[in-house]
Amino acid sequence: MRCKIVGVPVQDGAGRMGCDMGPSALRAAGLVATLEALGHTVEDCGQVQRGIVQPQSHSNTALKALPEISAWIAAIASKAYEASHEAMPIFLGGDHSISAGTLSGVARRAAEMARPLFVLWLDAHPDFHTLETTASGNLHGVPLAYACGLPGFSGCFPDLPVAIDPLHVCTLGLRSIDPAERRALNETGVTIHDMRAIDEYGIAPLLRGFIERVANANGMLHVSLDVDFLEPSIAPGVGTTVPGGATFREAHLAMEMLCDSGLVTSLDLVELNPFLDERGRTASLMVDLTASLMGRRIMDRPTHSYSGS
Ligand code: DIR
Ligand code: MN
Ligand code: MN
Ligand code: MN
Repeated sequence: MRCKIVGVPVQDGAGRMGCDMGPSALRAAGLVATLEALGHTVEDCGQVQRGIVQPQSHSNTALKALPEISAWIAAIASKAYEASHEAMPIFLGGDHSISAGTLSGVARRAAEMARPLFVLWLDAHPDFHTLETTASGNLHGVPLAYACGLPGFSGCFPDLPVAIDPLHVCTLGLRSIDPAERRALNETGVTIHDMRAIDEYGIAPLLRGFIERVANANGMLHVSLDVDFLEPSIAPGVGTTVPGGATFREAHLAMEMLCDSGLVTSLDLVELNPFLDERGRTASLMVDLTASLMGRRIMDRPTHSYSGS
């Protein structure tokens, strides 16, 4: 496959500094060589540059860095649209606010190709606040709501070319949801497989159900992987750890199943904070998970419905 690596060094959307070093850490952990070793053609497009910052104000005075994030989203959206032309873009965050831009750009691409865009959101949090409802004011808490066209972003964030259908969004791994997000998720019908569902049913049947929906619709699939999806003991390099996340094997299994599906058309690797990491171990884990998504396998499977016999 032809892959385009796009560095997106944004840190203003998170509550603490350091995510701007994420692209460097993922490169240092060997992302490009790993993808090439799997047979992919890789072009490193360097770093997105933030657009021009226009002064802005908002009635929610908790909002942090609104003009800066808005300028980033505009630049990221146009780069995402461009990089998704006949290639699979891999966006290296940067905090999760970058996905407001990546989703905007890939949704525009999907609409142009007349294919529905589906989103798999791997995260402890749904990031489903609007500019009105966020109490922390950290804009990494809003990208999915923005991309789904929830109200209240216009005039603040760039106008969305195409909104994503919330019924095409599946969140996996949630375990920290604010009350306003809970209401909005229920109203819009986003699919929610929280950590309890993973414990109770296993990650495979939950993900298989979503993959089948994407396949049946001939959809494009954007995967957004937040480091805090993972259990903090294996992934300490993130500012928003929440106990009880996906295990090492649950995360790899999800990536292996996505690889087998052949449906993934774009990927975000977000929220890595190298300042909080332990000698690059979280960066290396994110690269290894990307490798599983892109074709590294323990053994070949005789069929997709491997029975073990
Ligand atoms: C919380 C935490 N829901 C907030 N959000 C995120 O600040 O809005 N943490 N995205 O990673
Ligand atoms: Mn997130
Ligand atoms: Mn998160
Ligand atoms: Mn549909």
